Amino acid sequence: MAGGKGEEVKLLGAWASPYVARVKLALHLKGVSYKYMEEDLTNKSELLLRSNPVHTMVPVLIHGGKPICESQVIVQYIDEAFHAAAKALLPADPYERAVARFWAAYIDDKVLGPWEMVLKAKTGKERAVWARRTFEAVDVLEEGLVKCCKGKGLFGGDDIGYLDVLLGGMVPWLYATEKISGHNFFDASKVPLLASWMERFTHLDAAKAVFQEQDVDILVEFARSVLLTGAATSS
Ligand SMILES: N[C@@H](CCC(=O)N[C@@H](CS)C(=O)NCC(=O)O)C(=O)O
Repeated sequence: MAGGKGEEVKLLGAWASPYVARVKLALHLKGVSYKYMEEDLTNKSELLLRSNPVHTMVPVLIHGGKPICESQVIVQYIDEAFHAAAKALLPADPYERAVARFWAAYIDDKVLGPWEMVLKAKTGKERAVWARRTFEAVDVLEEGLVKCCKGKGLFGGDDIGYLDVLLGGMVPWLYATEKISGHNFFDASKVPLLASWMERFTHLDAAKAVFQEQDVDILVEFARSVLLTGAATSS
């Protein structure tokens, strides 16, 4: 548990961000108390610009005055820095850790890219192209879940692990995407394991605690007013 002198934990975030949600999930699972600071991404704070000068994006975790950027890096940092607080998120075995990191890169590179374009597409035709690419990427992710979960349903096996946290941050946006585009990327008839993973994840205490603020209808409104019009850069 954080809290020693000079060990204050701050999180710079934006309420709708799935990347920030990952970090909130990890902090919740480790029982770390922290100060949350909401950023206005149209008018970024000096603290954000100073803490993440390379990307100037949220999330940024600041621990004992030292900034850590990029959600995957932050979740791994939380796992290591607060290792005594709760069960590890990454597997102990080096090979299994490598496999988890491989799928983490796959999620961000291959799944989230086209999925984001489904939300940002200006025409039905464009949206259909990006939706097809997202479905293809999700099919492959289903195989990743088969390999990682060892018949237990979560990427981490019986317990929530690193990949559950990374993909879990996206869950409210999966529901919102379906409302906006009509596409259910985790459809049980196509990817049964991912569909039951999502169902199970949604009911976890950590997910309920973190997603209180991410009401799906408000995300839909946010996506329509901000993402589709390009009114601000977020998510
Ligand atoms: N790869 C980054 C992505 C973070 C990201 O896209 N953050 C968005 C909010 S969801 C942001 O800060 N956007 C502000 C900008 O693009 O200027 C991560 O994993 O942390």
